[in-house]
Amino acid sequence: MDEKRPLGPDDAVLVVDVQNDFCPGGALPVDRGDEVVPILNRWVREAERAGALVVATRDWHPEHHVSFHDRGGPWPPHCIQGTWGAELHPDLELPPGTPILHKADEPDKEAYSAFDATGLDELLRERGVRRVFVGGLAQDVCVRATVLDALERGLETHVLVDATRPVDPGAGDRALREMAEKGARLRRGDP
Ligand code: VGL
Ligand code: ZN
Repeated sequence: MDEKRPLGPDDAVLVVDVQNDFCPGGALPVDRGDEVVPILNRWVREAERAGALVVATRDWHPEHHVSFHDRGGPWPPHCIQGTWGAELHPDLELPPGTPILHKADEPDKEAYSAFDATGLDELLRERGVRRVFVGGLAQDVCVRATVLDALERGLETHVLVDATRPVDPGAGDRALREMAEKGARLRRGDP
């Protein structure tokens, strides 16, 4: 298999949760989380040129989501529907009409993967996508969960390593190793 085969119409670039709350100044900031933006912009531009699909996701919590501290969850409140923190980073450049899928929007249910009740499965199937390139935030949480789900679905799955950053600095390398062991290809640099 050609590791560096250029993007084409049966590929998709998944831009996971590049939202203000996961960037410096946000409610659950990932260290240098905003640095993924210019790299992702280059992948998105290449996808557009190649006729590949681009899909973005947003963590989209109701107030008092089950994952928040006030309900015994692991996180401070973040990405609350309709707030500034839940908006995509303003420098992210998505082609017009890019599907933006929402996840973890049910009050009592945690969901980390972009495949969890978002419609992503159907979208990829409709478009005949066989290979996905995943970047965004956070490397050790939603990117990890999305990549593992993509592998389980039999998709050839590439992690855009430079375009992801971990929310727990100690967990990033572990997550990358796990994803690679399960069959993900770790891809560095630009397209
Ligand atoms: C995420 C923590 C809590 C993520 C979402 O998008 O990686 N991390 N909710
Ligand atoms: Zn969340």
